[in-house]
Amino acid sequence: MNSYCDRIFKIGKIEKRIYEKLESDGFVYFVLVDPEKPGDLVSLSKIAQESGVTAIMVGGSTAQLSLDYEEVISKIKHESSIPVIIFPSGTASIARGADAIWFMSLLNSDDLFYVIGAQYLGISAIRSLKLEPIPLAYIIVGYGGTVGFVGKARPIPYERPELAAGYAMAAEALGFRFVYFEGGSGAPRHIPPEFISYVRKFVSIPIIVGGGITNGTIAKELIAAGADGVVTGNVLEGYSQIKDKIFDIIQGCKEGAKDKLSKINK
Ligand code: 1GP
Repeated sequence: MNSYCDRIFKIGKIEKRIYEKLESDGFVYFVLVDPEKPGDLVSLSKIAQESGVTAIMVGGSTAQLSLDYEEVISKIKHESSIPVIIFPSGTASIARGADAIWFMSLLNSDDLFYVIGAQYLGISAIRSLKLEPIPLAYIIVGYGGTVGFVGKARPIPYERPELAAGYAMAAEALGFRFVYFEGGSGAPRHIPPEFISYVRKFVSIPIIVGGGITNGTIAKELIAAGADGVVTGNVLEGYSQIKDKIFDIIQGCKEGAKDKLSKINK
Protein backbone atom coordinates (compact mmCIF):
# COMPACT_ATOMS: atom_id res chain seq x y z
CA MET A 1 0.00 0.00 0.00
CA ASN A 2 1.30 3.43 -0.91
CA SER A 3 1.94 6.03 1.75
CA TYR A 4 -0.39 9.01 1.99
CA CYS A 5 2.37 11.16 0.50
CA ASP A 6 2.66 8.91 -2.56
CA ARG A 7 -1.07 8.75 -2.97
CA ILE A 8 -1.67 12.45 -2.64
CA PHE A 9 1.34 13.89 -4.44
CA LYS A 10 1.26 11.96 -7.66
CA ILE A 11 4.13 13.51 -9.53
CA GLY A 12 4.02 12.37 -13.15
CA LYS A 13 6.87 11.75 -15.56
CA ILE A 14 6.87 15.18 -17.22
CA GLU A 15 6.57 17.13 -14.00
CA LYS A 16 9.45 15.09 -12.58
CA ARG A 17 11.49 15.85 -15.67
CA ILE A 18 10.85 19.57 -15.19
CA TYR A 19 12.08 19.40 -11.59
CA GLU A 20 15.16 17.43 -12.67
CA LYS A 21 15.94 20.06 -15.30
CA LEU A 22 15.51 22.81 -12.72
CA GLU A 23 17.91 21.04 -10.40
CA SER A 24 20.54 20.36 -13.05
CA ASP A 25 20.32 23.56 -15.14
CA GLY A 26 18.59 26.11 -12.91
CA PHE A 27 15.97 26.93 -15.55
CA VAL A 28 13.40 25.50 -17.95
CA TYR A 29 12.48 26.86 -21.35
CA PHE A 30 9.22 26.16 -23.13
CA VAL A 31 8.44 26.97 -26.76
CA LEU A 32 4.77 27.70 -27.36
CA VAL A 33 3.09 26.67 -30.61
CA ASP A 34 -0.29 28.14 -31.50
CA PRO A 35 -2.39 25.48 -33.29
CA GLU A 36 -3.93 28.25 -35.42
CA LYS A 37 -0.53 29.27 -36.82
CA PRO A 38 1.78 26.31 -36.28
CA GLY A 39 4.47 27.19 -38.84
CA ASP A 40 7.18 24.74 -39.83
CA LEU A 41 6.78 22.08 -37.18
CA VAL A 42 9.29 19.74 -38.78
CA SER A 43 12.19 22.14 -38.26
CA LEU A 44 10.89 23.52 -34.99
CA SER A 45 10.50 20.11 -33.31
CA LYS A 46 13.94 18.90 -34.33
CA ILE A 47 15.73 22.13 -33.48
CA ALA A 48 13.90 22.45 -30.14
CA GLN A 49 14.90 18.94 -29.15
CA GLU A 50 18.54 19.29 -30.26
CA SER A 51 18.90 22.66 -28.54
CA GLY A 52 17.64 21.46 -25.17
CA VAL A 53 14.21 23.14 -25.05
CA THR A 54 12.45 21.52 -22.07
CA ALA A 55 9.11 20.94 -23.78
CA ILE A 56 6.87 22.29 -26.50
CA MET A 57 3.63 23.78 -25.26
CA VAL A 58 0.66 23.71 -27.62
CA GLY A 59 -2.08 26.26 -27.10
CA GLY A 60 -3.72 29.51 -28.07
CA SER A 61 -6.45 31.64 -26.52
CA THR A 62 -8.71 31.47 -29.55
CA ALA A 63 -7.95 27.94 -30.85
CA GLN A 64 -11.16 25.98 -30.41
CA LEU A 65 -10.69 22.76 -32.37
CA SER A 66 -9.21 19.74 -30.64
CA LEU A 67 -8.50 18.34 -34.12
CA ASP A 68 -6.07 21.24 -34.71
CA TYR A 69 -4.33 20.42 -31.46
CA GLU A 70 -4.12 16.74 -32.38
CA GLU A 71 -2.66 17.49 -35.78
CA VAL A 72 0.03 19.73 -34.30
CA ILE A 73 0.85 17.27 -31.53
CA SER A 74 1.15 14.33 -33.90
CA LYS A 75 3.45 16.29 -36.23
CA ILE A 76 5.74 17.24 -33.34
CA LYS A 77 5.75 13.66 -32.10
CA HIS A 78 6.52 12.35 -35.57
CA GLU A 79 9.65 14.48 -35.79
CA SER A 80 10.97 14.31 -32.25
CA SER A 81 10.64 12.86 -28.80
CA ILE A 82 10.47 16.26 -27.08
CA PRO A 83 7.71 16.34 -24.43
CA VAL A 84 4.49 18.07 -25.49
CA ILE A 85 2.40 19.87 -22.90
CA ILE A 86 -1.03 21.23 -23.79
CA PHE A 87 -1.55 24.84 -22.72
CA PRO A 88 -5.35 24.88 -22.73
CA SER A 89 -7.77 27.70 -23.34
CA GLY A 90 -10.75 25.53 -22.49
CA THR A 91 -12.04 21.98 -22.85
CA ALA A 92 -11.64 22.05 -26.65
CA SER A 93 -7.88 22.02 -26.10
CA ILE A 94 -7.98 18.55 -24.56
CA ALA A 95 -6.42 16.42 -27.26
CA ARG A 96 -4.86 13.02 -27.84
CA GLY A 97 -1.17 12.37 -28.11
CA ALA A 98 0.33 14.96 -25.75
CA ASP A 99 2.35 13.91 -22.72
CA ALA A 100 0.84 16.34 -20.26
CA ILE A 101 -1.51 19.26 -19.85
CA TRP A 102 -1.05 22.31 -17.67
CA PHE A 103 -4.02 21.85 -15.37
CA MET A 104 -4.42 25.53 -14.85
CA SER A 105 -6.71 27.92 -13.11
CA LEU A 106 -6.85 31.58 -14.12
CA LEU A 107 -6.81 32.91 -10.59
CA ASN A 108 -7.44 36.58 -11.38
CA SER A 109 -10.42 35.98 -13.67
CA ASP A 110 -13.78 37.42 -12.74
CA ASP A 111 -15.44 34.43 -14.40
CA LEU A 112 -15.61 31.23 -12.35
CA PHE A 113 -15.57 29.24 -15.58
CA TYR A 114 -11.87 30.02 -16.00
CA VAL A 115 -11.12 29.43 -12.33
CA ILE A 116 -12.81 26.04 -11.84
CA GLY A 117 -15.59 25.48 -14.42
CA ALA A 118 -13.51 24.34 -17.39
CA GLN A 119 -11.37 22.21 -15.08
CA TYR A 120 -14.45 20.42 -13.73
CA LEU A 121 -15.72 19.81 -17.26
CA GLY A 122 -12.36 18.64 -18.58
CA ILE A 123 -10.87 16.36 -15.96
CA SER A 124 -12.67 13.13 -17.01
CA ALA A 125 -11.48 13.48 -20.59
CA ILE A 126 -7.95 14.26 -19.38
CA ARG A 127 -7.97 11.07 -17.36
CA SER A 128 -9.43 8.99 -20.20
CA LEU A 129 -6.72 10.24 -22.56
CA LYS A 130 -4.07 9.58 -19.90
CA LEU A 131 -2.72 13.11 -20.09
CA GLU A 132 -0.61 14.03 -17.10
CA PRO A 133 -2.27 17.02 -15.39
CA ILE A 134 0.29 19.43 -13.93
CA PRO A 135 -1.32 21.89 -11.50
CA LEU A 136 -0.55 25.48 -12.44
CA ALA A 137 -1.81 28.81 -11.17
CA TYR A 138 -2.19 31.20 -14.09
CA ILE A 139 -2.07 34.91 -13.37
CA ILE A 140 -2.47 37.64 -15.96
CA VAL A 141 -0.25 40.68 -15.57
CA GLY A 142 0.10 44.05 -17.30
CA TYR A 143 -0.94 44.14 -20.95
CA GLY A 144 -2.80 40.81 -20.73
CA GLY A 145 -3.49 40.61 -24.45
CA THR A 146 -6.08 38.28 -25.96
CA VAL A 147 -5.93 35.84 -23.08
CA GLY A 148 -6.69 38.62 -20.60
CA PHE A 149 -9.73 39.64 -22.63
CA VAL A 150 -11.01 36.12 -23.31
CA GLY A 151 -10.34 35.01 -19.72
CA LYS A 152 -12.10 38.06 -18.24
CA ALA A 153 -9.08 38.78 -16.10
CA ARG A 154 -8.24 41.84 -14.07
CA PRO A 155 -4.56 42.07 -15.03
CA ILE A 156 -2.20 43.01 -12.23
CA PRO A 157 -0.30 46.22 -13.09
CA TYR A 158 3.47 45.85 -13.43
CA GLU A 159 3.82 48.47 -10.70
CA ARG A 160 1.92 46.37 -8.15
CA PRO A 161 3.99 43.21 -7.55
CA GLU A 162 2.60 42.92 -4.02
CA LEU A 163 -0.77 41.95 -5.53
CA ALA A 164 0.98 39.25 -7.52
CA ALA A 165 2.80 38.03 -4.41
CA GLY A 166 -0.58 37.66 -2.69
CA TYR A 167 -1.92 35.53 -5.52
CA ALA A 168 1.27 33.47 -5.68
CA MET A 169 1.23 32.77 -1.94
CA ALA A 170 -2.44 31.78 -2.11
CA ALA A 171 -1.66 29.53 -5.08
CA GLU A 172 1.14 27.80 -3.22
CA ALA A 173 -1.02 27.31 -0.14
CA LEU A 174 -3.81 25.90 -2.30
CA GLY A 175 -1.42 23.24 -3.58
CA PHE A 176 -0.56 24.55 -7.05
CA ARG A 177 2.90 23.34 -8.01
CA PHE A 178 3.72 26.06 -10.56
CA VAL A 179 2.76 29.68 -10.96
CA TYR A 180 2.75 31.29 -14.39
CA PHE A 181 2.84 35.07 -14.76
CA GLU A 182 1.42 35.89 -18.16
CA GLY A 183 2.07 39.27 -19.72
CA GLY A 184 -0.04 38.30 -22.75
CA SER A 185 1.13 36.94 -26.05
CA GLY A 186 2.93 39.65 -28.00
CA ALA A 187 3.05 41.96 -24.97
CA PRO A 188 4.76 45.20 -26.05
CA ARG A 189 6.65 45.16 -22.77
CA HIS A 190 7.62 41.92 -21.02
CA ILE A 191 7.06 41.51 -17.27
CA PRO A 192 9.81 43.54 -15.51
CA PRO A 193 12.50 41.50 -13.69
CA GLU A 194 11.88 43.61 -10.53
CA PHE A 195 8.30 42.33 -10.51
CA ILE A 196 9.59 38.74 -10.50
CA SER A 197 12.30 39.35 -7.89
CA TYR A 198 9.65 40.87 -5.61
CA VAL A 199 7.33 37.85 -5.88
CA ARG A 200 10.20 35.34 -5.68
CA LYS A 201 10.76 36.20 -2.01
CA PHE A 202 7.28 34.98 -1.07
CA VAL A 203 6.99 31.55 -2.72
CA SER A 204 9.01 28.38 -3.27
CA ILE A 205 7.10 26.87 -6.18
CA PRO A 206 8.61 27.39 -9.64
CA ILE A 207 7.73 30.67 -11.32
CA ILE A 208 7.18 30.64 -15.08
CA VAL A 209 7.08 33.87 -17.06
CA GLY A 210 5.75 34.54 -20.54
CA GLY A 211 4.60 37.31 -22.83
CA GLY A 212 6.83 39.57 -24.91
CA ILE A 213 10.08 37.68 -24.33
CA THR A 214 11.95 38.24 -27.58
CA ASN A 215 15.63 37.67 -26.89
CA GLY A 216 18.21 36.11 -24.63
CA THR A 217 18.92 39.28 -22.68
CA ILE A 218 15.32 39.46 -21.46
CA ALA A 219 15.35 35.74 -20.62
CA LYS A 220 18.61 36.22 -18.70
CA GLU A 221 17.24 39.10 -16.64
CA LEU A 222 14.05 37.24 -15.77
CA ILE A 223 15.83 34.04 -14.73
CA ALA A 224 18.43 36.01 -12.76
CA ALA A 225 15.56 37.82 -11.01
CA GLY A 226 14.23 34.50 -9.76
CA ALA A 227 12.05 33.06 -12.52
CA ASP A 228 12.48 29.33 -13.01
CA GLY A 229 11.14 29.16 -16.51
CA VAL A 230 10.39 31.25 -19.56
CA VAL A 231 7.94 30.73 -22.40
CA THR A 232 8.28 32.19 -25.87
CA GLY A 233 5.64 32.05 -28.58
CA ASN A 234 5.49 34.93 -31.05
CA VAL A 235 9.20 35.40 -31.48
CA LEU A 236 9.58 32.10 -33.34
CA GLU A 237 6.39 32.34 -35.39
CA GLY A 238 7.30 32.82 -39.03
CA TYR A 239 10.92 33.51 -38.09
CA SER A 240 13.51 32.12 -40.46
CA GLN A 241 16.40 31.83 -38.01
CA ILE A 242 14.68 29.60 -35.43
CA LYS A 243 17.89 27.86 -34.46
CA ASP A 244 19.76 31.09 -33.71
CA LYS A 245 16.84 32.52 -31.74
CA ILE A 246 16.39 29.40 -29.62
CA PHE A 247 20.14 29.31 -29.01
CA ASP A 248 20.09 32.98 -27.98
CA ILE A 249 17.27 32.42 -25.49
CA ILE A 250 18.79 29.26 -24.02
CA GLN A 251 22.12 31.04 -23.69
CA GLY A 252 20.35 33.89 -21.88
CA CYS A 253 18.65 31.42 -19.54
CA LYS A 254 21.97 29.75 -18.77
CA GLU A 255 23.61 33.06 -17.92
CA GLY A 256 20.60 34.07 -15.84
CA ALA A 257 20.76 30.77 -13.93
CA LYS A 258 24.45 31.36 -13.24
CA ASP A 259 23.74 34.86 -11.91
CA LYS A 260 20.92 33.51 -9.77
CA LEU A 261 23.16 30.84 -8.28
CA SER A 262 25.94 33.28 -7.50
CA LYS A 263 23.43 35.55 -5.69
CA ILE A 264 22.23 32.57 -3.60
CA ASN A 265 25.82 31.57 -2.72
CA LYS A 266 26.79 35.09 -1.63
C1 1GP B 1 1.69 33.54 -24.32
O1 1GP B 1 3.30 33.77 -22.61
C2 1GP B 1 3.07 33.24 -23.86
O2 1GP B 1 0.77 32.78 -23.62
C3 1GP B 1 4.08 33.65 -24.88
O3 1GP B 1 4.01 35.02 -25.21
O4 1GP B 1 3.90 35.01 -27.69
O5 1GP B 1 4.68 37.05 -26.47
O6 1GP B 1 6.10 35.02 -26.57
P1 1GP B 1 4.71 35.56 -26.55
